[in-house]
Amino acid sequence: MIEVIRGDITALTVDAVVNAANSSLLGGGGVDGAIHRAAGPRLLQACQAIGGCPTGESRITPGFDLDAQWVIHVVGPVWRGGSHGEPDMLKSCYSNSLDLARQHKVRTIAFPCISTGVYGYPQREAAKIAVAVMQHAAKDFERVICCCFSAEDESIYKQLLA
Ligand code: AR6
Repeated sequence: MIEVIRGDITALTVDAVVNAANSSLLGGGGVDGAIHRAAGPRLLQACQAIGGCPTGESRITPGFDLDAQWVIHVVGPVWRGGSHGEPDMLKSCYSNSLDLARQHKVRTIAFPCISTGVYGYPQREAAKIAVAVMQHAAKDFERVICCCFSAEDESIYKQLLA
């Protein structure tokens, strides 16, 4: 079951929230900053111990002060026009996160719109990839949530899932 929600991902009660991080895993702005603020300083310590993550891959930590039990950190591609492997890397972000989630018996998971903020990936193109990967995996989960921050993203996802 794929749902579209508009709001702050840190406020959701789910087993896992996905974080759109950078390869240092040491925090940043956007959703990454919000997740680190809400999870508290132990999240940074856990990320420091991991020591980074390549683009397209994912790493898991506890959620600490979040309601979510887990944070799955992914590093989306920076948009460089679309012919530098960005679609495959974005697809890997979603599929690797869902693989990690399955390994940790996650039943409910929420994704932000990875790469579409600071990293500049066109929203509709990114959403098509996100929805395709989620649809493929949805049967393995109770809830897969697309957590949109903007009304525009919400409407794109709702159209794609209609
Ligand atoms: N809940 C849900 N979505 C949010 C929230 C929130 N609290 N805050 C922002 N968004 P971005 P990226 C949306 O820039 O493009 C960071 O500095 C936002 O509106 O957070 O993957 C990292 O450290 C947008 O739709 O991530 C990296 O350096 C989406 O989250 C870099 O930004 C993603 O925007 C990653 O860039």
